[in-house]
Amino acid sequence: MWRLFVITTLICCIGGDKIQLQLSDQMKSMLMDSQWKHERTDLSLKGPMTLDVHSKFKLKKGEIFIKSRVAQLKDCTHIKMNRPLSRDGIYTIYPDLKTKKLSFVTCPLMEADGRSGKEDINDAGVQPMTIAKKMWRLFVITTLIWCIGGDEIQLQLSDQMKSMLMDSQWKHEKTDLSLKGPMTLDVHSKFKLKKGEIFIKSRVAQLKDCTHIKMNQPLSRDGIYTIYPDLKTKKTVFCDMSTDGGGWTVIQRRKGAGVNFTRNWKDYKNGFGHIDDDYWLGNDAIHALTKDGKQMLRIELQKFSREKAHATYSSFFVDSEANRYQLKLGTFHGTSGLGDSLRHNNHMYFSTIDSDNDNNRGDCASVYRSGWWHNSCVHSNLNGKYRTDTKKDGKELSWYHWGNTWAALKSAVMMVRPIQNV
Ligand SMILES: [Ca+2]
Repeated sequence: MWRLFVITTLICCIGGDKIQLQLSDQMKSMLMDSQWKHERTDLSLKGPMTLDVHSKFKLKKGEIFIKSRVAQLKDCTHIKMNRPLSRDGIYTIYPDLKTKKLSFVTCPLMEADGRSGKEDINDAGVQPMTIAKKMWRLFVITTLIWCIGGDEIQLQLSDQMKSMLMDSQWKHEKTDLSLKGPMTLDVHSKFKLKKGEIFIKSRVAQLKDCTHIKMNQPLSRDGIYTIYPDLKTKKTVFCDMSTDGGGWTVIQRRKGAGVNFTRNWKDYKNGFGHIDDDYWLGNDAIHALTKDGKQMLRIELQKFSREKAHATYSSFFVDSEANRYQLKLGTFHGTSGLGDSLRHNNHMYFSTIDSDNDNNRGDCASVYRSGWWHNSCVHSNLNGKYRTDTKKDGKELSWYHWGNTWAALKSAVMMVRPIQNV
């Protein structure tokens, strides 16, 4: 959680061939320092009351998108359609374009079928329109280019864009940007209609991990998400949002024989497999996720008998490639009957079939068919071969101190989250 919070204002004037955003010095230095580069913005106008803004910013490495919608919602039904989880409460509605003041209404009886109950408009005196009239079909998409440079941001407008902005009587008034650390940019824009005004609020959040996604969207479910462990790294990943409070970033998963885990250094460095199936996230990404030294590890195991167990390590750190992804583990805790088969690998370097960094005169990775923090060599081999007909030779997906056997396991998951989230 970054605490840095910069709010600044720019002025945007529509006129001539471009929109000029006059930047304060603070704004300029913020944009420069943080290495955001705006690439393009798409506006979609859906009827006179809704404006979608999609902006694309480019970092030195990686890129991000802003998607925002300004909806001047006419009534509680529209609010419910737009935000299905809305509860009874006070909302702002725009019964029509001429309504000058914000009308505060209570939206009672939000029903499970998505239809709102009666609306109680307290001062506007305007009756809600029928649904048929509310649903505009007009859809205009156009593009402008936004260049940051010199003393201003210039928005190069296409003729279509200019006429759209003029015809639809939107007038930009001001935009506030809030930069929260290097990864999150909030954009608040204010547009003025001939009568009435609207606000755009959008957030570009490059969320570091599944815990941040969960914090940002508490109702997130288990599934595939994009994370940005650091400014250089963008990864698609599976988030476990349900186990023990959720927020787990899955770095490894084995549940079948579909993906070969006998791989070289480069593959383990970059990651491989399929996010919805078996995969290794990649050592660079795992380093980026754990380099703050504040992550814990959870390992979930299952036998073919369907018996389950899990282990946690109070801390989990994987060093950079320069230090051969050295492993550092905190305190082990396992469910009943599960011993610590990863302790043997603590402080070890990562080894692959083409890179022997182990403590064995031989080559553990080649013998045991896995990229792992081999010592001499393994008590656990979660990247070993996937076998349903176990040979108990340690070359297969296994965790010795669970019954003191090398019997192949049915599944394994390795996942991390920040320690303070326990
Ligand atoms: Ca060796």
